Amino acid sequence: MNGAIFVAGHRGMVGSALCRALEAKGLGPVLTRTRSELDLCNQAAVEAFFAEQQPQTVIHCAAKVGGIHANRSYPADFIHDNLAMALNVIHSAWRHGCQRLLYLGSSCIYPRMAPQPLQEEALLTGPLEETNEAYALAKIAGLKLCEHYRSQYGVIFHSAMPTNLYGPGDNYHPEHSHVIPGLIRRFHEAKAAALPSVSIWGTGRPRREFLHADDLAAGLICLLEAENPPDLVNIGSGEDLPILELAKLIAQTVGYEGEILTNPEMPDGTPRKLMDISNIRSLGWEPRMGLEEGLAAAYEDFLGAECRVRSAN
Ligand code: GFB
Repeated sequence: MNGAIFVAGHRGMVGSALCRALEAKGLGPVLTRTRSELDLCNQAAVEAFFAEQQPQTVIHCAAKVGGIHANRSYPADFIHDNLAMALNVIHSAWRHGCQRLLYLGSSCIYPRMAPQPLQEEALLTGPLEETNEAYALAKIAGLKLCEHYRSQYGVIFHSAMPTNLYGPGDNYHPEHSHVIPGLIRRFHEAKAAALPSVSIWGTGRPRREFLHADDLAAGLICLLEAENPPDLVNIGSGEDLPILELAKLIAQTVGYEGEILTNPEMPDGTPRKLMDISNIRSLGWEPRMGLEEGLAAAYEDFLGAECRVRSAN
């Protein structure tokens, strides 16, 4: 990687993991901007930033993300913000001489009923999952922007397709979060209040694959170091489990011993989305963090975040 590296979204869970990994490899210092310094949805501001800084490498980690309930509740915000950020960052990066841009998709943008494990070729071969259609359409547009700028202009703009992620700095909001941080909070609060049972959303039957953000960061660096990477590469742990099993693991991690109930009034989403990770493996990357170890680290992170909130109040 030559010249300045700009990590868009460096304060998010993925962006911060990537900055730590880049710096640990001696590839920093990394160019960053907070949201108040640079609104990536503002086309003029993004254009001025790229004209001035001219980063040679861009990793676009900025995104409006949330769990199944947030995606269903705020589809306009998810499609608008993610489309605007992708369009502004990719176009201005190209206009100002960036040679290498890595964009992030998500396993949830593959067709809902695509054959498992999901291969990269499955993209756009069938209808999307309705709970996150808005997010998926914006992400697919970003991926396609990269592919077409690469083919028309010869720049190496390419994409990674991460599975469901968790890790330090996750969003622990009770309703807007993804399942791991959401359930960490719910079980923790149930334990503190000595509640006899905890309800999880949906039937507990959908299967999900989870990857720690630090493993993803190593995978992103592996893709950035590849001379001629494919347009699209999956990054996952290669293993999945039913949500009810995940809930039991989280309860165990937190030390909650009450009953776990399901709530079929809440959506299940896609039945399964396990990634085929042969392509990233062939580039030399392997997932390292096992789920139980990762959940223990995530619970520590949650406790630290709670502590910081309490001492700020
Ligand atoms: O993590 P999650 O929201 O992501 O939900 P998705 C995963 C599964 O866990 C779903 C169930 O079947 C949920 O119904 N679940 C059970 C819960 N209890 C809870 C809970 O307390 N909170 C949450 N959030 N889920 C998202 C997409 O879908 O995947 C996004 O909507 C995103 O666009 C992400 O890209 C990776 O896998 O269902």
